[in-house]
Amino acid sequence: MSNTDLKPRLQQKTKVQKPQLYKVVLLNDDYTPREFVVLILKGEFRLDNAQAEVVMMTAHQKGACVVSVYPKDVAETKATRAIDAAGRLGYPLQFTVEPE
Ligand code: TYC
Repeated sequence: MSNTDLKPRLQQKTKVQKPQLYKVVLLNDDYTPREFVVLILKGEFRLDNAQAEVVMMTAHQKGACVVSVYPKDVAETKATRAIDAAGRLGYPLQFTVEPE
């Protein structure tokens, strides 16, 4: 057999891949009220009150905090909705979306 002959595969190779996940990162600023950040984390990202307080305070003290990880489209939708909700009240709250 020449080395260009093709052999049939005995078993189908599994091609399923895990979707790449993206981090949503909360950024600190000097103007958005802490209580509003907590409300957004609970409402948009479904954190419970204790988790939301920890994430908000971590961003407040360190400058940024990972909120959660999601498939890319979910991460982008949640970040955009949260930024827009803050913007409607005049708050400069920002989130970034980054590959995990
Ligand atoms: N630093 C804000 C304040 O003192 C509160 C805040 C916390 C804003 C976390 C954004 O991601 C943030 N009012």
